[in-house]
Amino acid sequence: MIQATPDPLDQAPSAQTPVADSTLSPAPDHDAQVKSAMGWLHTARFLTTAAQLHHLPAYELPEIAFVGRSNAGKSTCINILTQQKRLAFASKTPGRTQHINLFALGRQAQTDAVLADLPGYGYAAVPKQDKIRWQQVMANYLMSRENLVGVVLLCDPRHGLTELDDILLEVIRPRVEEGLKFLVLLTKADKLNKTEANKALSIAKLQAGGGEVQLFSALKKQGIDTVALKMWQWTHKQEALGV
Ligand SMILES: Nc1nc2c(ncn2[C@@H]2O[C@H](COP(=O)(O)OP(=O)(O)OP(=O)(O)O)[C@@H](O)[C@H]2O)c(=O)[nH]1
Ligand SMILES: [Mg+2]
Repeated sequence: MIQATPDPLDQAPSAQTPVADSTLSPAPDHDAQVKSAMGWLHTARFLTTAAQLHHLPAYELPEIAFVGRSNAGKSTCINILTQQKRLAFASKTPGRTQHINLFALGRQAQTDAVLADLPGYGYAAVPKQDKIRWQQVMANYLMSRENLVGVVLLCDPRHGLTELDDILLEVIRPRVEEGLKFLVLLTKADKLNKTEANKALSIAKLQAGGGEVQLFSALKKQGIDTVALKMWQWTHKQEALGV
């Protein structure tokens, strides 16, 4: 295991907004906390990419994985949360993310968390052998990645949670029971009216077996504050979000 050592990539883009400083303590109000969390997320920079699990770097930094069906909006979600247009590669063509891409978060040379953008599953045009291989890699990642602290499962509510999403939920269940954090984001909420959105939310809550579910839209910037705060809390368990 390597520690949170500075790396050359830590020289990459600096934050434009204030970064959370856990040494400042007075209970900040909600808006200030969100601003701080967004500042922290804005520090995201590319760390590395891996086609196979054993190519992933080992470290003790808390990692949050973005998983879900192909085209669900994982890469777009990372870009909107980090306020960077092309950090993660988003595309209209499903199956564009084909590697595990890692992004480092935290002040310059003080990486304190990592985001993992995982390739989507369930894309029909992918050959069967490749699908099976990828599902295996994904299951192994979710079961064995020691520094994984949270999973964000993105789901297009117009399709709902599919069989493959259910399998994923089963795979992570033992780790969730041991404390792994877990959130379902119903993406592209801008495509639903209020009734449809409420219905999708109720169904997904049932399917997620008590797990947290919320609506999200990158287009309308809906749900971003809540997710940003959660991601900070998941990765900084003992620290207050200073402002
Ligand atoms: N309307 C709308 N479209 C969105 C939203 N989020 C993502 N999209 C679109 O959905 C498509 C897929 O987005 P990606 O972020 O590339 O999806 P992905 O889950 O990373 O896909 P893979 O890498 O193939 O697994 C793109 O055309 C995005 O512009 C959203 O909130 N609203
Ligand atoms: Mg992607």
